[in-house]
Formats: sequence, structure tokens, C-alpha cells
Amino acid sequence: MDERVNQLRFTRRQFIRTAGVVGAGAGLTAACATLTTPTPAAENAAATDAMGMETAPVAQAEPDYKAIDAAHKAQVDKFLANIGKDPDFWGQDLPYTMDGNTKVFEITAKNIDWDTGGGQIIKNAYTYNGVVPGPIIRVTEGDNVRVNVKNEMKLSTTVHWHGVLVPNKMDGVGFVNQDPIVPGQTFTYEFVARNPGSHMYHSHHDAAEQVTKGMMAGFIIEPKDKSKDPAYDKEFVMVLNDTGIGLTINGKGFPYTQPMTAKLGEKLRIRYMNEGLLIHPMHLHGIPQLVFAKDGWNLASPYTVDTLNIAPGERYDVLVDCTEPGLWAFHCHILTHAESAKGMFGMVTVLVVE
Ligand SMILES: [Cu+2]
Repeated sequence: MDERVNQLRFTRRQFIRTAGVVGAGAGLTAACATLTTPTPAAENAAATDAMGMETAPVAQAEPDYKAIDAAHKAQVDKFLANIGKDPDFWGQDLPYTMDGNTKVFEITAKNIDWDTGGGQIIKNAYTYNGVVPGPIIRVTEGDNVRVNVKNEMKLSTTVHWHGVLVPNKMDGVGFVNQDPIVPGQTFTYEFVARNPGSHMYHSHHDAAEQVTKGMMAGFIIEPKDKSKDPAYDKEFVMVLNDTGIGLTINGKGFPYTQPMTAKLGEKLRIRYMNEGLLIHPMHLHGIPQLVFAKDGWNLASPYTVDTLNIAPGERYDVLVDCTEPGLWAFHCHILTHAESAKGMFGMVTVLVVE
């Protein structure tokens, strides 16, 4: 624990040094003081008003670089201050009990108010066990799996095991495979985990509402024979969303996301899962991403990218070989999902290699 805290401290110091934030500090304070005096932009706007509608097109207002810079710095400062304050950000595996040779998981569907960061509350978000995204269900290829789903909401729901090969009756689509699980009811899903890989589970009843507002999670089937996957030191599950709870990574928007941290030379496995309604080209600076699996299926020919487009429903597994020290921005490259004049927001995090 102490080591982790020290790592985070080191990370912050290093980040500040790398970003040159310390050197800019005094200048920024001065800049903030001058913001109380009329800015060129404000003067320009006043002149435009005085001139009225008949005037010829006037020169565009001077961009207020000091305000924009200050807003950007403030967002990065918030990110730094928040490092380590959300230890569950990268997801928790759901504990299970054994019933004979069956792994038994308990899921409760419930509505809660979810904070995507800094008090941005989503009223009545839909959750599994009260978290967004839901807890990760992790099993091994060949396991017998049982999931008891208790519905504590005032609305019906179902659970679909996205990408997992299950018997038809267990596929979880309302009125196609089963009646919806009504309020107060518990429904039991049971199947054998046949196909290894990065999968998901989510609502499949009123799903545009329920999934985009939080009912989404990773379902990971570890292969029996791990030699078919590349070796890695650490894993990160990245659940993307964009609509009901906004532009988020694992239920949070920048600056309330957490960085990925790695030691120099470590290999990371990132499992991308898009549970949103939009595509998200995820761009990691400085270090290439080796794409080795799509939708849980290992690729015959892995390939290297710096930007990986992930469509709704898709999963990709990539390997990142942390050979380059520093702080590497990591964000969706639809830039309106990541940045505005008010600074970076939404689908942004940082890879820290130290
Ligand atoms: Cu995006």
C-alpha cells in the first residue's frame, strides 16, 4: 500500500515536471488576475453591439488565450489531484461461491444516482450491484456458470451475455428468449463458458435506456490454455459509454478518470469494450498498440495501430509494451469527445510509464 502511495506521489511529481506545470504556475496566477480586467474578446463584443446589425462584418473577436489556457490547466490539475482517489476505477472482479462444480454469481439490478465525477449526478442510473460499469464476471473456459439476477428496480429487465456462446434460452433478450425479469423477481442464468475472450453483459430490455445509463459490464472468460494469448503483466478493462451517462471511460469522465500506471518494460493488456451508441477511435500517444483479438477471438495476424476504432458492441484486446517512460495522453480521437475550450473532458486518461 505504501509503495502504491509512493508510486502515485512520484507519478504526480513526474507529471507536474513533464507538463511544466510548476514553471508556469507563477505566470498563471498573474494571468488569472488580469482576467478581471476587460479582455480583448469582451471589448470586441461590446464594440460589435454598439455598431448594431448594419455594420459590415467585423473582425473576429480576439481569442482569449489566457482563459482557455487557465481552463485547460485547471482540468489537468483536477486530474492530478484525483489520482488514487477512485481505487475501483479499473474494475473489480465479482466474487463467487461454489455449488458443486458450478461458479455462482449474484447480481442485483438497482437504480441509484451515479456520479460521473465532481458531482455530475446521473439520476436513477441503472446498475448491477450499484456500480457503473457493473462488476467484472471472470471465469475460465469450461466453467459451469450460474448468475442469479435479482431485480430491485421499478422496471423490468433482462441480462444478455454479449459475445458469450450460451444456450438459446439463456441469451437474455426480452420476449425472444425469456419474459422480462419483473420488479422483485429473481431470474437464474446458467451456462457453460465455452469461448474464451473479452465479452460483456448488459441489459437487453429497453436497452437503449438501461445500457446507456449504466447496465453494462465486462464478462471475461480466461482461456484454459493461456499460451495462445500474448504474455502480459497487468490488465485494464476499459468500458466506453457516451449517451445516457455521457462521454465516459468506466463510468467517469475526465478529470475524474484514473491513469493507467506501469513500470518501464511492463506489458499491458487492454480490453476495450464499447457499450455506447457511438464509435470511439481510442488513441494512445507514444507507444503502439498491438491488436491481437477482436470480439474475444484471437486474430490470425495481429496488427499494430496508434488509433483503434471501436464500434458499439465491439471488443478489442491490445498489448501495450511500455518501453517509453513518461506520461502519455490516451483519449478518444473524436476530439469533441475529449476536449473543448473549457479543457479536456470525457474520454481521456493518461498512461504513466515510470
Ligand atoms: Cu469518442
